Amino acid sequence: MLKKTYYITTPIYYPSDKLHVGHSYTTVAADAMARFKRLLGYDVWFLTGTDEHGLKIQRSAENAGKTPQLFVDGIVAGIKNLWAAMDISYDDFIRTTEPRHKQVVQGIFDRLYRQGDIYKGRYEGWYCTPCESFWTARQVDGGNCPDCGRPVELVAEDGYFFRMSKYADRLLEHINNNPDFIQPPSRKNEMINNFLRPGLEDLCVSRATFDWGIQVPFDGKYVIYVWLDALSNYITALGYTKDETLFHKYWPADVHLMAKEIVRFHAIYWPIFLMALDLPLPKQIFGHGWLIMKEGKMSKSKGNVVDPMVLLERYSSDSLRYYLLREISFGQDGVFSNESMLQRINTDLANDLGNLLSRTMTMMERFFDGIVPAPADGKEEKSDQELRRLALEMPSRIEKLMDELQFNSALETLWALVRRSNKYIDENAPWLLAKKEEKRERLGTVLYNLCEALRFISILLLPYMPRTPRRIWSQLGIETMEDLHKWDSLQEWGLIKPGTKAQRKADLFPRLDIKKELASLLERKTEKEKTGEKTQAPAGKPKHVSIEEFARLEVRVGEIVSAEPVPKTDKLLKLEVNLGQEKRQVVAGIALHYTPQELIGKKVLFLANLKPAKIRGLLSEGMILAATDPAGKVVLTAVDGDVPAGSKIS
Ligand code: ME8
Repeated sequence: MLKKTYYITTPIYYPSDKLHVGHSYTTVAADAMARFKRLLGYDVWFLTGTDEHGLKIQRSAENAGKTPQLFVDGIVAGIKNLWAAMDISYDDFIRTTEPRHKQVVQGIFDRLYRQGDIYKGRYEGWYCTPCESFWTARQVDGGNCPDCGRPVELVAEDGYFFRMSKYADRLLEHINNNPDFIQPPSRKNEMINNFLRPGLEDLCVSRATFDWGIQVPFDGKYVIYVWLDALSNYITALGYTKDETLFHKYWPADVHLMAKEIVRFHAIYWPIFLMALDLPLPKQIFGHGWLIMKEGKMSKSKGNVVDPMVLLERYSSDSLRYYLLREISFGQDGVFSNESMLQRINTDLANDLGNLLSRTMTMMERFFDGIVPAPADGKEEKSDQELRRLALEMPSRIEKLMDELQFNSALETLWALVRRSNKYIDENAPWLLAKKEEKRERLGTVLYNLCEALRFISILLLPYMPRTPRRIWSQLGIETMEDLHKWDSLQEWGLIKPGTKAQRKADLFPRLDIKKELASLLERKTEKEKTGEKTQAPAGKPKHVSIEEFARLEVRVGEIVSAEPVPKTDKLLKLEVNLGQEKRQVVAGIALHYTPQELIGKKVLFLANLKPAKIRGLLSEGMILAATDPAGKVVLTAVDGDVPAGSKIS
């Protein structure tokens, strides 16, 4: 039988800096959903990735003194590393700098132009670079972006426009006829009242003042507007126009997940682009709330971001995933704090779940030598019945909540079973039963039921905490019995075979000393800020290179002959470097560490065959090699002795 498909996406994040726990939040939610649907037997496609073009990325790269491609490559390696550490089970990771994406986006632009949906015009208006969004004079709020509050820039350029207005009525009709299309409902009303009802203006879909983007295929002066480029990822990754089988298998998406600030792009621009391409619309756009800190939204520009890697160094990814999904009602804003995370770990994970398993296992060892006892036939007491009924109700209750993306309620519901199981222990007091020989059968039933309850809990936990269930199965002795791990096995109570050898092992979640943990998290954060350490750097030792690979690098002695600051930047210097036979211009991100005067006359190591790049519009042909000390200070590499400029290093 053909399996039902399920296609879920996260936004593709900007690799302008390393990601924070806000990004982890969306990705963990999408992952939990993907795992849930896989558990139910769906054929799932889960897509995430990175949105690598645009002025914002180009500027971040310039500030780091790198070419945009090198800059994003480094950050993306860190992002993949973070997702591996958080057990994100994506099926595909799309980067918008990949040829498979770029070619298809050019094809889309070309088609839209040829069919008249894109036309040439002149844009005069405001642009918010951090949000990469255009605003009209009416929308701009005292010179600031109405979305993020940062200053906007005046843009006046000839460009290509998309006929948004042509499709506005069709979109409004679609939204009204499909109440689930934009969720939660408050976001739907915002889209209708703030954007669609006042009338849609045509959208400028090209930029001419910078070049870090996908070129307009028939006009090399322009790059394609980053949101048209980015939104298309949801179809280019499925091989739109290249791999019809994959594309038709999964499109339309079941749900695009994101936070509320980018619902506008997904609920208005994206469906309209799709209508113009004659493609079906995604079934749902879900805009969840923000993780906020006490001082407001967590964002890079406010500098109040929480680095998930710092948390993952001390706590398991299952703990962090649980906290994110359980603490905040999906759709609403929620406050993130280390303290509430630690409390959740202690109460829900260590006390409720961890104790349930350790109490059960201790009693199994003490009273039955670790062998799962047989339950008494047909003698069900009230507490047994309640426990069994609650367990058997779980799958349908949780499935309903998951279909509404109510992760926190799904976990809350599951914890009702965890707590009921703990109460079941207290009600039946196995330690008292163990004192009387005639209660031995009853004692066996109680412990058997606890093992079964733990089996139910472990399967239901799989989407949210993918590692913990295996640890529970290994204690219950059912690790290799795959039939007992399946969703379908939740239809039946009593599947663990009496006689199975169970074994008590380490506590699932040791209790944390909250005060001590808070102090050490604070210390770790400050230490990292001081050293500028990048915790999302790719893990593992660097790979060896062969001598031939090394020989491909042309490193020479270069003499700096002139140096001057690059206007309107803090970090960049424009240098002229003498290589003996020729002089090269390079742009280097060292202005915070050297004055131009200090540099003139210095002999340094110089990578001469680096692919030339434009940085802030200036040609940069090569790279000065430098070391970075632990405090983040850049120190140029010097040559020991007087060697003529141009000498080759080997
Ligand atoms: O917007 N709370 O990328 P981005 C909750 N490239 N979620 C948060 C969050 C917070 N404090 N901070 C970030 C872009 N997020 C575009 C998307 S899609 C075609 C292009 C999550 O790196 C949330 O999902 O700014 C939000 O929508 C997204 O990261 C923004 O990521």
